[in-house]
Amino acid sequence: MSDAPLEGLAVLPGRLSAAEQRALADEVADVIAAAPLFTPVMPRTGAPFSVRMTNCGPLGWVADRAGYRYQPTHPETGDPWPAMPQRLIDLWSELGAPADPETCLINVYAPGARMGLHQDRDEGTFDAPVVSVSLGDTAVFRMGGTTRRGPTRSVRLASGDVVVFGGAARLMYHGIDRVLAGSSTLLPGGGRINLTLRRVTPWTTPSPKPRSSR
Ligand code: MD6
Ligand code: FE
Repeated sequence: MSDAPLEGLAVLPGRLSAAEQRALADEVADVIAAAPLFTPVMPRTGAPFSVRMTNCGPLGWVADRAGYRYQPTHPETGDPWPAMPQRLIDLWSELGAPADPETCLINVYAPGARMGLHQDRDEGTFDAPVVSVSLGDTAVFRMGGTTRRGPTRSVRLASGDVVVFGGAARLMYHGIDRVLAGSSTLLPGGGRINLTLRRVTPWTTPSPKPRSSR
């Protein structure tokens, strides 16, 4: 089996400048103030995730005993998710992703937090990529193929790095092995924040304007 990276995977080191990271971190802090972090749990077992989460945009990803799903409101406050910062919508379109992103999942890693190997597959369409932005401490990001078994490799994601999972890489297995404490000074309390932008529902492309007959 080939271990070449899957088509449609892009790792973009330093895609965001220091100033852009600072501005985005401030906007994310505002989102968290309005939509408090919650601790997701595994369906059925109820085992807590080690990351805490919130969302912005029209839809948000939640995990509780009933399962994984997208919903328009915060599971604890019942409020709609805060609006998505415009710079994230702009980044999404600059990377060539279609329509507008419908959700930004915000994962917050305190020291010792990690994320097991998984696929992002709760969306109603896989035609759009997932775009991921890392802020704060560097993470060891593990990437495999489109089956759970098989070779994996790891890459370090530093603050300002962006990853795109499109095409054949859209359903790639991936996870966070660990976060390297103290590797960034961006976030006041240290730690790491990862943002994942996604399309949840299919979109319709506007039909082309009829040509003028002149
Ligand atoms: C993280 N990232 O970086 C977790 N998912 O903390 C993801 O789960 C992820 O980076 C889909 C595409 C890109 C990602
Ligand atoms: Fe993921």
